[in-house]
Amino acid sequence: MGATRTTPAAGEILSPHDLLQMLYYMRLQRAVEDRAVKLYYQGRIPGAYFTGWGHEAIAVGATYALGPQDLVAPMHRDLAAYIMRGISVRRVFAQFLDREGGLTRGRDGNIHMGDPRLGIFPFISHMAASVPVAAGMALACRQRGEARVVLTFFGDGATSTGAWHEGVNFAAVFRLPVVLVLENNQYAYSTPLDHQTACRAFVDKAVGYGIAGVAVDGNDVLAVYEAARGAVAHAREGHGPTLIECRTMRVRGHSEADKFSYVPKALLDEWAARDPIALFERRLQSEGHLTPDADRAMQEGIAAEIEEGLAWAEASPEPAPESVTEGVFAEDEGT
Ligand SMILES: Cc1ncc(C[n+]2csc(CCOP(=O)(O)OP(=O)(O)O)c2C)c(N)n1
Repeated sequence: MGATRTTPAAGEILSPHDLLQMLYYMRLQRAVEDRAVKLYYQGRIPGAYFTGWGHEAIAVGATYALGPQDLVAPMHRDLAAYIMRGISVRRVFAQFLDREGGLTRGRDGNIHMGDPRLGIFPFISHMAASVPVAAGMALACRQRGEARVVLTFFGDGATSTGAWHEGVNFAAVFRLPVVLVLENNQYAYSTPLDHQTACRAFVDKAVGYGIAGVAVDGNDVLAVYEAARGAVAHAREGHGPTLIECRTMRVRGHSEADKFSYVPKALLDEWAARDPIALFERRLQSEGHLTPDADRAMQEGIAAEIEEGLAWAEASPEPAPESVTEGVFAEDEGT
């Protein structure tokens, strides 16, 4: 599956191949992160390490709706978005391990990665820093006459920041082609929803800005895809941004350093029973798309990709100290 990383243009009907690809990317995100968690506990990943466990349907469903020329600004729960847009598992592991082969050549925190040449805006901060940038990128595209849509992700906590409000307002006023994907995972670090907003639902905030809004089950990859597909078409037709509230649950700590004892166990159990990957697997099995043979082949392919990618990253050197000033300025192609 990994060799054929194509995404259909927004508006196309999903084929059985697409459905299996979506499952593949969800499983791949989980598998990379599962391995990375082990590396983290072995002390081999410096700094904090964040996973997107439980968020895979959001990352994959939303990104799958983009066309090849569109731009994306993912965050710390959206590993699949980076991979789907062209960053290899090799380079992801090299980034995590702080190696020369990583996206920032070992110069930055492991989640602060991106590749402008692939249309992936590098992740700056969790707290909605990408929202005004997405609006700016969409404006730049319009001014250049490029029909590109910019999709960005953020959490429930991020919607309380000034950057979020300013960015959404700017995109709304100028009807910019932006898709705003809210990953409502019910906790912003230890802050629960009832301390985050007095609104009945986050999606209601769209009304205040005069933009389209839709709320979906964030654990249903096809529901997320359908909402994103509609939002991409809406943006491309010149109608401006859409806020998509994807409802899910953060099933691990904020980062791996967080024991999340403040989250009620019953809530975690409730969402563990709705794991987005297991839900989609069951659906594809019952519809006959995921046969035992296809399942095994996919799992083996992912396992091989993880091993090969990690081996490549481990063979990548640590950055040479004398190269530290390289990649600081935009004209240097090294970054
Ligand atoms: C300006 C700023 N304030 C605080 C933090 C610390 N911080 C990082 S992530 C986070 C919570 C993010 O919550 P949310 O937006 O809901 O996303 P989630 O991590 O739950 O996916 C906080 C408080 C930060 N990185 N930057």
